[in-house]
Amino acid sequence: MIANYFPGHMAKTKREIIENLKLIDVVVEVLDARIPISSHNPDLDNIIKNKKRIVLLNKSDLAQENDTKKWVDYYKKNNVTAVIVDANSGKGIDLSIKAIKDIMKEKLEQEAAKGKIGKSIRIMIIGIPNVGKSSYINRATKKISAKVGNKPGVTVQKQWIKLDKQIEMLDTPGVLWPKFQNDEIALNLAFTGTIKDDVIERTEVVYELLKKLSTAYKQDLIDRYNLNESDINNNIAELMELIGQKRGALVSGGKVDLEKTARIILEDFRTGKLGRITLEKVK
Ligand SMILES: Nc1nc2c(ncn2[C@@H]2O[C@H](COP(=O)(O)OP(=O)(O)O)[C@@H](O)[C@H]2O)c(=O)[nH]1
Ligand SMILES: [Mg+2]
Repeated sequence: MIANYFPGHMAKTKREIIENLKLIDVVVEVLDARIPISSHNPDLDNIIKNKKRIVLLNKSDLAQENDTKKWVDYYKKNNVTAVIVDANSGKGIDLSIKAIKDIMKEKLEQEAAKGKIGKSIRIMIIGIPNVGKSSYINRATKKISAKVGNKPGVTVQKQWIKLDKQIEMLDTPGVLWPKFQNDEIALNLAFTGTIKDDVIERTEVVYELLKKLSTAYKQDLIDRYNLNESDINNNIAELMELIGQKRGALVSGGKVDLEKTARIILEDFRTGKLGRITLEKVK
């Protein structure tokens, strides 16, 4: 449906990430809890190879709590620690920092046994655009910067932010461009706004979103737009018209403004007004 429009950046950022990885103990991968599969760049697995990895299921405030918990179990089964985070409110930040220490515990103990005491853990935040990397970094560092301020003499290296006595974070996150292996992934990234709205026709994106929601999240649609059960059937175009009418998205002459309707629905989905919605479930 759409071509990969990131290829130019891809090679360069990949090189930068690989370069920085030499200094890193733990890669912290930020994913969108609503779309943990689509927001993961499969190249990352090759790039980080045997490095330790932690997954943050961010934007958890917008996803179904039960589903996010199932994802945590899923990662656990695959020997990956996943932490539920909301970088907007700061929920889960402490737990994520604890998880980073836990994953390094054995190594730090081994080094301590060799006499290397006080070695810090270096981490890098990685993820596709708009997934919440900067928000996480801001949250994690704000929490700590107070502590740093209270201790004059603590020097912070230019490129590294000290999270606490043990953890240092690279101040620039690794940006991996999303990979569209199929239309479903591209659409998920369009729904969440990772792919800008001018790349795929907005009305088409919303048509597909409504199609998904009308089966899995029927009640949320009914509640948000004051619909009847019978309004939600296989006729998605009609449903979109109806929502436009209900929301007064009209052009002169009383016809429904589909473009405006699409904007409203997208905004409602992205801000959580439609409810907490997980688009990719554990199979
Ligand atoms: N609802 C919600 N929004 C978030 C969360 N984390 C980040 N955002 C929003 O997502 C957008 C992109 O965040 P940003 O940190 O700039 O993403 P980055 O491109 O990965 O650095 C911003 O509008 C943030 O406010 C979260 O946990 N929940
Ligand atoms: Mg950023």
